[in-house]
Amino acid sequence: LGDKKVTVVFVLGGPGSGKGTQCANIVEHFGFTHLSAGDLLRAELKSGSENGTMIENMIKEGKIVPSEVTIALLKEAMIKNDNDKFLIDGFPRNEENRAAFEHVTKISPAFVLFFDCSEEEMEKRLLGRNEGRVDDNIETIRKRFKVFVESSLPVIEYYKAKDKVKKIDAAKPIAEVFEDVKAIFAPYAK
Ligand code: UP5
Ligand code: MG
Repeated sequence: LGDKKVTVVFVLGGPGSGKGTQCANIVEHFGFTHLSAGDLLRAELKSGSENGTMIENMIKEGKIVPSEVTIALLKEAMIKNDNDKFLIDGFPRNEENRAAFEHVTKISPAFVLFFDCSEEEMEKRLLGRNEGRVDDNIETIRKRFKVFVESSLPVIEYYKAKDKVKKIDAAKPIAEVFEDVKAIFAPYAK
């Protein structure tokens, strides 16, 4: 990112744990810019990019898109935006994502916000979402859960060992979850 100094918070948690919902609240109250890796990938595939078919197939299967593609999108979004505070939602999803992002951007997160929620609750939310996402069907949801446990939880463990994880009980109602989020972001008040 050249000389630009930025604060990055990684927002992690299983599919349907409420990452996007709470990021919208954090943006409004604390002036961060929200970058959802999933949203950036969905926009990239809609734009008819050469990677479009590959991205679509990965999302339909709940698999993790190669890190070069995702990191390029995140980097471009951070360079284009004048803000210096970013929420990176849904990334890094595996150890390779994490190591590549640090290597390419030289950024390490201020902390990791981890939304902890049961699969039963997340499944109920995803099946009720009705936004036409190609991955919100029971077959893909099960695959997403498996990838989260096998590949993404180790990333959270990595940051836990560095004492960087702030874990939130995300099974509570949206407003109650945000109360806990607010306490964590208080030092970043506008
Ligand atoms: N809801 C939210 N909070 C609630 C609460 N407290 N109580 C009751 N309901 C609540 O919420 C989901 C639904 O639950 C909504 O209807 C909401 O109103 C309700 P949301 O805030 O959307 O949850 P979120 O955690 O953002 O769920 P999402 O489905 O977006 O998570 P995923 O991590 O599965 O999706 P993402 O978009 O990040 O990734 C999709 C795919 O893209 C991946 O599977 C992968 O194939 C690919 N991808 C990569 O390959 N690499 C990346 O780096 C990122 C994505
Ligand atoms: Mg989301």
